Amino acid sequence: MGTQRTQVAIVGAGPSGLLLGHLLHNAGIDNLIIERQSGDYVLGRVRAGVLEQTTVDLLDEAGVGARMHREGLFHDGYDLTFGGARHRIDLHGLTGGKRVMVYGQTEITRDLMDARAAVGRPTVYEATDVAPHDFDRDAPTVTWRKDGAVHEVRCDFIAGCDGFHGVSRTSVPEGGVTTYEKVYPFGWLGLLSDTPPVSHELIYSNHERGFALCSMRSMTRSRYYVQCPLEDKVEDWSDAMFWDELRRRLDPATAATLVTGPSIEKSIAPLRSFVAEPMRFGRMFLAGDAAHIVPPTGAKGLNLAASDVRYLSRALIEFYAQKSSAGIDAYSARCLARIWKAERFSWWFTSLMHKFPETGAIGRKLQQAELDYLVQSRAASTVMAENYVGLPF
Ligand code: RFL
Ligand code: PHB
Repeated sequence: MGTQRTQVAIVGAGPSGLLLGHLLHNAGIDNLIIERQSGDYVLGRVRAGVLEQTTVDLLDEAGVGARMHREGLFHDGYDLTFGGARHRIDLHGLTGGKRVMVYGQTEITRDLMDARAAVGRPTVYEATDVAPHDFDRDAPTVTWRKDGAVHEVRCDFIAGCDGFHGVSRTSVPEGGVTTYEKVYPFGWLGLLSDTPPVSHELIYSNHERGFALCSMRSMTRSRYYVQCPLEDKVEDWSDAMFWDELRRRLDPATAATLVTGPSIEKSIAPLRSFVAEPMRFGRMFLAGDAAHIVPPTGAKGLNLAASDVRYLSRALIEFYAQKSSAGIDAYSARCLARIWKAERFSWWFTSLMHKFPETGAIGRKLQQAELDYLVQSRAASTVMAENYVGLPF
């Protein structure tokens, strides 16, 4: 068995693990990332697109923001469509000057992978049977298998950044973790295409056929979603069917200007609200999707991951620089206070925008009344806007 030593062993090379690794590296803290998939596989997953200002700031602090500032698009607002018309939510005006950045998760991941390669910190890709051990003691380890051999790293801390299906959370002994979960009775079918976006800002649409979202990656690459039954298979949806369904869920004026083209990627994602408490188990910490999932309607998942990493990197830096465990001890409670507010917002926005057949005609009428109120009342619009741009730390 090959044994090595590091200060922080990070399980998972998604945005949480890579960003944590880079912030620790910048503070002179040694770390090793162990990832189950290949680098290309991680880069092929099309996910988030909207960053809060605090996420942009953290990427800048890590020193990986240059391309984001060149290629990302700042958005000052977005539209809600219902009852056949579009209504703008002026994020900038309602929040005293805040806005969001549209820059794909794939690009952030690439920037972080490049930065890590440039400084020579190691990442093990295609590791199987990854397992954290002894995190309830002073000397935890992580083991994995690669190329037929078993490997081990001894460390001071383990960061479980391995997503919802990862091994870190499920390694906690029975009774050590409490989970809260809601699974929604539909999914999102997403399509990526090299076509100009239908609008220069995002459009969230509530329609009697179901929810739709018009997003983008650049002024020449669009990302669209339609609510679909959970049982649907992506193979059952031709591009033509997707475009037809999307067009029907937009207001007529917008639908008339939609430019369609061949898909580059199409996938179905289930929608879930999930929180695991606490987020620290002795010398192991959970961060990002390993600890919590939000339905994507509020665009909060990646931003919450960044907020966990902000707290965790500061706590570990404080531990090594000042021999203080104050930040480590407060980690779980600090994260969870932000997480539950984002969970509430994402659940509320999902409930407002989607078709829920089981709530019947009255459910639909109540949704329409709330949407009307939302766009007519500055107070209600402000509540929505301040949550969307991200609550303060
Ligand atoms: P990830 O990205 O899932 O990365 C976890 C990594 O861990 C690896 N792994 C393991 N490695 C070693 N051993 C094991 N046993 C392992 N098991 C798993 C995995 O291969 C993977 O590489 O979690 P992370 O880093 O916490 O990042 C979280 C974000 O990816 C996620 O929250 C967002 O994508 C959510 N999300 C959105 N967030 C936003 O902030 N704004 C958005 O606009 C937004 N849109 C979205 C989204 C998620 C979506 N899907 C598909 C779920 C839109 C969609 C459609
Ligand atoms: C995306 O561009 O993928 C996206 C944008 C906003 C959301 C969810 C996903 O709320």
